Amino acid sequence: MSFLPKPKLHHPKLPLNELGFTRRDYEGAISTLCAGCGHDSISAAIIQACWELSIAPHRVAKMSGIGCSSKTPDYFLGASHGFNSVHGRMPSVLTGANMANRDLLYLGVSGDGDSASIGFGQFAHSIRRAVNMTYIVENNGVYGLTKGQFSATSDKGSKAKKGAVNTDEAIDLVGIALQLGATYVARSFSGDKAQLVPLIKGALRHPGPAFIDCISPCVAFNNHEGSTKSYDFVREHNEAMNQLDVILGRMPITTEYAPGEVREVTQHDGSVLRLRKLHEGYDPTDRVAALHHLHERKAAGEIVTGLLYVDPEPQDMHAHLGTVERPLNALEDAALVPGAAALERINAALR
Ligand SMILES: Cc1ncc(C[n+]2csc(CCOP(=O)(O)OP(=O)(O)O)c2C)c(N)n1
Ligand code: SF4
Ligand SMILES: [Mg+2]
Repeated sequence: MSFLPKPKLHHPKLPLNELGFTRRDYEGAISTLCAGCGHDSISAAIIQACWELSIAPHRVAKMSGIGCSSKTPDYFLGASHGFNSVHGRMPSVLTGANMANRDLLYLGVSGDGDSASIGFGQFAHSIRRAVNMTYIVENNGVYGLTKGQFSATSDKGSKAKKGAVNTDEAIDLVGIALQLGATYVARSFSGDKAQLVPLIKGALRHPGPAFIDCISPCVAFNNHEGSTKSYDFVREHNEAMNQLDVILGRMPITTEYAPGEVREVTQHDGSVLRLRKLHEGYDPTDRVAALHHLHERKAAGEIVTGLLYVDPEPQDMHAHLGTVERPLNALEDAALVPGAAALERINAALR
């Protein structure tokens, strides 16, 4: 058996969301990852976010590549669509699915090897094409599945479990995502559920390319002294920029903050991203300032987390290309096969 199903029984009084589902309805098979792996905490945060947002599971398409991180879609949203693709190729499969049917919520889950090493080009192009998706990289700085080689996000100077020192520069996927036009960019830590769940909720509600780099320690190969992706290192160097609440259009705004500490960003669908500032003067809608801040804090040895950038009026690939709104499988033959006269018109326009 390649997976372990969870027992269906649960307590009859578990709380229900607006659709009448319990949190357990958003779970998947039993995880086979190492006990303590950060990836399992991210799966739990995804489950919590989808349950709290009352997302219908059949409206989600979860896509991944290859790696321990890419195995995780098996452990959440068991009633959703899923496609476990080839190593580093998740972004193009997700792009294709999104082109064919924009009605689903696309959730790409990947690893640092999957997205920053073999799949770096795919990652970059899905962001610059503005695919409407939530793209989460479970970043442990190693190839966990193949026993702990450095990945392209391992920091220069960090040490492998057996002492080898990484001499190559690291790729910071947050910086790349900012540079290539992602309209929602965040970093978080698998050990900080209070920060991660709202960030995932905000990303799922965001109608454009949303990217979350989630540091996720690999307890088997990258949780030792000298690693910059260990639980201890991230806890000591984590510099949170803000705390996020996601308030849906239909929910009353009840949270109280002291005046001057809150920045609200209303998204196109009416949902409000309510950011409690921890850093004075930080503007999450200024892309250039976000990049500058990222580099500045990195030079000071800090890992900045929180919602680093958001564009409240994003446009996605469909808006750029002017594609048809209905999913391709819902179009009738006449629309799919417009005939020789239409083809002739297209050919004439190209002459
Ligand atoms: C084309 C191809 N090359 C190499 C591999 C071997 N391989 C499998 S997973 C992996 C790295 C996974 O690292 P990452 O994406 O960071 O995931 P993690 O296991 O760390 O969560 C590699 C190199 C493969 N499966 N396919
Ligand atoms: S090898 Fe590392 S990444 Fe893979 S399951 Fe174990 S702890 Fe997680
Ligand atoms: Mg990895």
